[in-house]
Amino acid sequence: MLGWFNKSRPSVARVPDGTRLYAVGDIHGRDDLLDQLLQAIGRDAQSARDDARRVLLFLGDYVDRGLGSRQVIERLLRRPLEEFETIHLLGNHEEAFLGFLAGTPIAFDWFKYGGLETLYSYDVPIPRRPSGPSEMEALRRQAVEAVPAAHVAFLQDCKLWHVEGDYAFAHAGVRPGVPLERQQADDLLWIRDAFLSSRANHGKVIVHGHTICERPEIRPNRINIDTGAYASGRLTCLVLEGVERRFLHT
Ligand SMILES: [Mn+2]
Repeated sequence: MLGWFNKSRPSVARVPDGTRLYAVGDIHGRDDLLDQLLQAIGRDAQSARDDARRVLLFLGDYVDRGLGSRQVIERLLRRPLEEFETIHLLGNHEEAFLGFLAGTPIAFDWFKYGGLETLYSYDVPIPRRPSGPSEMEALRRQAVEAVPAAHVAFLQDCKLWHVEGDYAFAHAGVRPGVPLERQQADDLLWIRDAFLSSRANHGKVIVHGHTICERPEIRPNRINIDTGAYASGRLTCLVLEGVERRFLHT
């Protein structure tokens, strides 16, 4: 039994020595949960060594669905845990939001997955049923006026991926078989089945969100921490230190 256990045991991934890392899953406009979780992270971090490097990483999908998208971005811009190195990754919802503001036609689909709630949070008057190019263009112009330049700059500055030791972080995952440096944005932001069903070793353990799971999914090659906060009320944070893994959640 012991032999079997040892044989199937995955190799042990670690973050760089002296680092405690907090990775936060998909927030989707739930500023209330973000507030609670950041307080929990702040309390938790008090147990780290004084000279520890504290890293706070967000996996993207800050906006849409929940009603507090603007408030989430404001809170992230305020850098609530200022002693932390903070990394913001881009999610597909941020990409769609930016695309809408820029007038990218395909981004008009954004409304099908939560964009109206984001505009609502910026006090953009929402027509009962936005339809037709001229109405969409009018809505876009109002949105451009309503969204502060600092918010647009924040979204544009979000990274596509990040590496810490044996872990890599990306909103949706990676395309199996493609080195991290050559991954396409479309895959990093949107991929599902080809990544989720893959048992391949991606070189790093991939920490991701994007696909809702009831509780964090831990596989040898990936960890999913999107616990569907906007509907479930559960916003999840993965804590990594040395070879240790644990979770905080609302
Ligand atoms: Mn997503």
